[in-house]
Order: sequence, then structure tokens, then C-alpha cells
Amino acid sequence: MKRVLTIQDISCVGKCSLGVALPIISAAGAEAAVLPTAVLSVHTAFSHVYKRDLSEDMEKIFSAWQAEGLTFDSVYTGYLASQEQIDTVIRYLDCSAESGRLVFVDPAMGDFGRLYAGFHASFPGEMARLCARADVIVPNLTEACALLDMPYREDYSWEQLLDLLRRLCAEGARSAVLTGVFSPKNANRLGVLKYDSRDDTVFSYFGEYIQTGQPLHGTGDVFASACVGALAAGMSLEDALSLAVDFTAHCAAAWTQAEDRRWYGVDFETALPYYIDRIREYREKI
Ligand code: PXL
Repeated sequence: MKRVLTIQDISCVGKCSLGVALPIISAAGAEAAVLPTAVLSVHTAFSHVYKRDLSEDMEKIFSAWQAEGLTFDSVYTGYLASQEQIDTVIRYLDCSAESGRLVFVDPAMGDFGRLYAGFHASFPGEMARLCARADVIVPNLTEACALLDMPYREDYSWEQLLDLLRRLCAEGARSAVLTGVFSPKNANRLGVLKYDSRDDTVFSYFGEYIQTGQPLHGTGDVFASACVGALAAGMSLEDALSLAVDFTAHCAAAWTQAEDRRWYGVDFETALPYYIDRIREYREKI
């Protein structure tokens, strides 16, 4: 069984970060090891947030794991609570380099052209240093623009989006995947655009765009976790991305059908059987 280490916060209420990564990676049939970066009473889109930063503990946990000789098949980072934490993760990656280990970075920093509450304008520059060490990065447009210190614009052309991805790879990432991209041929299809620097290839996949009437929180975390789980199950990056797009659409659809439509997160719970079925179908085919 693959062992995936995921490094992100635990928002006690909020259906994001470790709250979705743990169940989704487990559903993929992989072992989920966690390193919480912070404990938050709720995620930062709420108004009253109590936060305990775990930077000091992270360093000690890494050391304790190294003393145990613990290694991971993949390392998946999400919301990091401070620039110091980015340095800690980079140090860990550099001193524990294992051949064949997948480094997957979701530079969770913002959405809709704005950084999440609490992040300083210098944070994306630090996050770019972590992205440079990744095999796969999955920014949304806000994060991609912030990483490159470019203006956020919703009307970038297809060629300009590809150029963003090429630039992200030029900084070091092997594959750069832009999330939340509309199909240029069909405005009802939403998905991903990937550039792979190893073989200079472009891949895109679009699933159903679910009209929700309001922005949904936590979909980036659901998407990234589903992709990491599918990779741990053995799928190619293209197949894992396609499944993650479809699963995220199912989570949004489940949310639209729920009676209580909680504003702070999607209903990934009721969509999990779909994800498990797709992973099982893949396993039965190979
Ligand atoms: O969903 C990304 C995320 C993760 N963790 C925390 C957040 C957010 C987005 O707002 O606030 C604490």
C-alpha cells in the first residue's frame, strides 16, 4: 500500500484541507499520513477564526520521523500557514530526497484574484520556491498569477494560459496544472490544463460545469486530494486529473441537491462512492 504524506492545516469545521484529504486518500486505498501545519477553529473565509500555528511542532515531527527511518511514496502539500513553514518543508524535502517519491504541491493561497486572509503579499514568492521542487503543481488562476507575480485577469487567452504554465515549469516544476479552466469550445465544461516540461506536451480535460449560483469553498482541496489518491492508486497523471475533475463536479452537484447547502464547503461525503467506484474500475482493468 502506498503511503502518502499530506502537509496542510486542520480546519476543525470547514470541509477543507486535512478534513477532506484524509477521507479521500483513504478512499483511494492509500495510507494517509498527516502533518498538520496549523489548527484552525474554522477556515479563513469565516469571520471568527482561532488559529494555532504548529511551525515548531512540524520541525520536531520531521526529525522524529527521520529517527524512525520513515519514508513516504508521495508528499502532498496544501495550505501552509506561514513563510517559515515553507522553509521547513523545503528543508525536509531536500534532506530526505528519496528516489521515486512524488512531490505534489497545491499552492493553496487564494481564489478569485485575492490571497486568503492572513497571507502577506510576499507569501507567493516563498511558495514559488516550494513549487520549483515539485513534480506536479496544481494552482488555480489566482495562484498561478501570484506565483509568477503577474496581474490576475480572467480573460487570458488559451495561449496566454499555456504560457503561464510554461513559465511555472521553467521555474522548476515538472508538470504544471491550471485548475478551474473553462473549455474554449464549450462554456458548460470546466476542468484543467496541463503542461509537462519533460516532454513538452499539453493536456486538457473538462467535466460538467455545475451552476451553483455562488462560489464554492474547498473544491481545490477536494480536487487535489482526489488527484493524489488516484496517483497513489497507480493512475497516470492524465487519468488522475480526469477523475479528480469528474469527482469535484460530483461533489458540487451533490451540494446543489442537498437541503442545507452549507456555504463553507461541498458535499464530498455523498460523492465518495463515485470516487471509490472509479478507482475500483481502474484497478479491475489493470
Ligand atoms: O481550501 C483552502 C483552505 C485551506 N485551509 C484554510 C483555508 C483555506 C481557504 O480559505 O482558509 C485554513
